[in-house]
Amino acid sequence: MVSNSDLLYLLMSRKPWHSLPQPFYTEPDVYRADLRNIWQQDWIFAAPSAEFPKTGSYITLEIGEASVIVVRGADRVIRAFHNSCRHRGSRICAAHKGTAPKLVCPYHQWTYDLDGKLLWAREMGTDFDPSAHGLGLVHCREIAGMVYICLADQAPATDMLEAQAARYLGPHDVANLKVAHQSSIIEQANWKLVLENNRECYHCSGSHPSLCVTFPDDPNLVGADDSTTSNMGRAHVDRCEAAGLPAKYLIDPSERWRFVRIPFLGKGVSYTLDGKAAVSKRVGNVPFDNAGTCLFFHYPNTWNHFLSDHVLTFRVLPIGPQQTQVTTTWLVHKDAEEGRDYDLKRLTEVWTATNDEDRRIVEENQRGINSPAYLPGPYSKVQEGGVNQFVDWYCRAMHTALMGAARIAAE
Ligand code: 3BY
Ligand code: FES
Ligand code: FE
Repeated sequence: MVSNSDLLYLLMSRKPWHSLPQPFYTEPDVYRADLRNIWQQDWIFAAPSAEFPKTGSYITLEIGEASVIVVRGADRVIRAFHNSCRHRGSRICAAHKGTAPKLVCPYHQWTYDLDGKLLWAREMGTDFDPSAHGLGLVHCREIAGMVYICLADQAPATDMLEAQAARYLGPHDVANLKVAHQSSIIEQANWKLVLENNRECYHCSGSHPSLCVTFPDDPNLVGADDSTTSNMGRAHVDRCEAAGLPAKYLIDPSERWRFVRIPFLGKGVSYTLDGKAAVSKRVGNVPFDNAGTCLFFHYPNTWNHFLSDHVLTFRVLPIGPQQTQVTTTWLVHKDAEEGRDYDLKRLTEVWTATNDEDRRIVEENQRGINSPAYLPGPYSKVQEGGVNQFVDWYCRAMHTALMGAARIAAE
């Protein structure tokens, strides 16, 4: 059993600019601490708004033991509820997604409105108060066409994120796109290895032949640094900003999220094998085809790419100490028609391959870490600033939460 003080000791024993000690990637107790201190405290990306096209469109997602329903109401508002019936606790929705006019529990058919109110419960007697048995609310916020939930009693503030997401993502009009494709894969690795792998492109040239056709693996563009430290990055940022398209590297003071718009290689404008657009209709009001990709991550569970012709969202959810789900959603203009404006294979093949390549890398990373021979190894200062930035964020977040728990216990 790893206690909070063991965890604090482990955090303190982390060597700067080194991968984490083994238990962070292997131990069920550390995994539970991650759930408690990070996943149940922070805003978690649930889905792009496009996954809720109609009244009653819903998804369910699991964060540790918590099962959550996210649903669009008749008033168009997207809300989140605990997927646990207020009668005897049954899960209400078993499906991962669907459309339902009401939320009906399969056990005894207690029926809830899309805003969580209990509408109907059979033979519960005259003293039963339905208004005291609505579904448990989970914080839910739609920010620039992306829906986040938070399981904490008090959710962290989002004002700064909202203001910046409106600037950077507004031109892509994300709320008005449609889902062209979605894939969900399971990776046999701890969730932190999935995030770490995303935060560097040290591995890109060796592993991602199709991504590297257009994606620059320059660490100044994709790492922890301001992209304008590279000439290519500076020229791109200047051109976009001059056209009114926010592009400058911007990181939140707590380093939980970051926006930056980077160029594609050469004449590339999209993630395709010939570098040309995958979709003929541009999204939102992005001013030109070669606007590159706006990279946005929000820890602990999402990274995203906003292009001129499509948008890619990635959602990471922990399933177990060494198992993680990665869901990728391809979004296109809502009037774009498959076969006319885009070819689905062409739109999805680069990231379908890239995701599978990353899955293999991350699974081998986990297997090697499980070996008794594993020792934390050094990050490249040139290439792995982003990994270090993520791991530092994680250690700070855990440290703050553990110190808070110690204070409460002492009171
Ligand atoms: O998906 C991404 O944003 C990252 C950037 C570097 C590697 N990977 C492609
Ligand atoms: Fe839901 Fe009984 S547990 S109706
Ligand atoms: Fe990769």
